[in-house]
Amino acid sequence: MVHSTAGYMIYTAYTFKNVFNYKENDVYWCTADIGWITGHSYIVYGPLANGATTVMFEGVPNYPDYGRFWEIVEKHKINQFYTAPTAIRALAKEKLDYVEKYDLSSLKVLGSVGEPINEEAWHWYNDNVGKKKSPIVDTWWQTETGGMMISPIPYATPTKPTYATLPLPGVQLALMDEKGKEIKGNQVDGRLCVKFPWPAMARTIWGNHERYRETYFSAFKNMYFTGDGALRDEVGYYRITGRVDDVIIVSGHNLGTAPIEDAINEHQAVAESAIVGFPHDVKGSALYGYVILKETGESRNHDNLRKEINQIITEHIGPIAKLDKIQFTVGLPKTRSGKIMRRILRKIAHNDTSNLGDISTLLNPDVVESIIKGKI
Ligand code: 7RM
Repeated sequence: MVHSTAGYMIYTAYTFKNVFNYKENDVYWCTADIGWITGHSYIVYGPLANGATTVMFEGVPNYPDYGRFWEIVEKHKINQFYTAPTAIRALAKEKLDYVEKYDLSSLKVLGSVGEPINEEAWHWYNDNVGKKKSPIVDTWWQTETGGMMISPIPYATPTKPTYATLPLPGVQLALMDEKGKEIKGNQVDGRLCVKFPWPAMARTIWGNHERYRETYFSAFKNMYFTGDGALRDEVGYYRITGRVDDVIIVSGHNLGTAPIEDAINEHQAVAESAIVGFPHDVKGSALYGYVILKETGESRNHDNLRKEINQIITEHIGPIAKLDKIQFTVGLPKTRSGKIMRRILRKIAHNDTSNLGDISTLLNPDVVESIIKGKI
């Protein structure tokens, strides 16, 4: 993506200051990889354009132990902390001692970015890191948007778990149906679009302007299409439901993966999960779930666990969303920014592992082999 200079800088500066409620002398820390847009926009440009103190960390959350983040928060008296749900879930799997050992009273605002934050992770973050005192800003945005587009303003917007809440001032959203019509009103869901340009929007794809036009501006007339699905609740809050190409059609029902994964993660033995579709003679597609347990040595009968997981799905979403196959695994293939590489999981579920494509940029390429071996 090609970003501009002034527009990109102004927008990251504006969103940084307001979404983190940054005040002079605060110490801010974003844990992102500097090579991810989150690192560009919110470790470097936004904070520095405000003259903020921004902590740069080179390391991992689990070395020398799982308390690393909280040790740094205490040491530098971090006021605003910004991380990804994948990191929160990884830490929430471990003993609470790692968090409770440190003084986190400097924290005023907690941020989340990169994927939908599931309810379990939201509460763990809120209870144990924020001690129910620091608002969580669930910030939705993309490489293409340059900066945050949907987020609560801390201490002003009441937060709601799993909701990125409201568009930031200046951002006008639309939900569109498959036929290209805008869906008005509340308690609806559709394809998430932006109606008007904003300062940090990417200007083109380097060397391929036609691809830029085609990808973002051809699906809906006069709209920027994000590729994400979202729902708008009764008060107008937005919840991102995942990429629309992740929607799976089971017996004619369109099922988004995020809400089902959210339900599974409610099970006390489950740390994380990912769902993909696979071909099914009767239903068209059926659901295949990859599930990571909190304790890898889980002694309980796995068939019982499978039943319990489907029971939770039935309660939260309905029997239509039950999984046909559940594979327990030690990890999921992820990019450096923590996004699950569903393309790979889909191929494994389809029994098509001859050509998995490029997996060299994965954080954990070894996990692919172990998932293939454990295929059910
Ligand atoms: C910042 C970043 C963009 C995609 C985006 C979404 C997903 C990002 C959230 C989220 C739910 C969030 N840029 N996404 N933030 N989904 N809630 N708060 O991640 O270009 O790497 O990815 O990430 O699907 O389209 S990105």
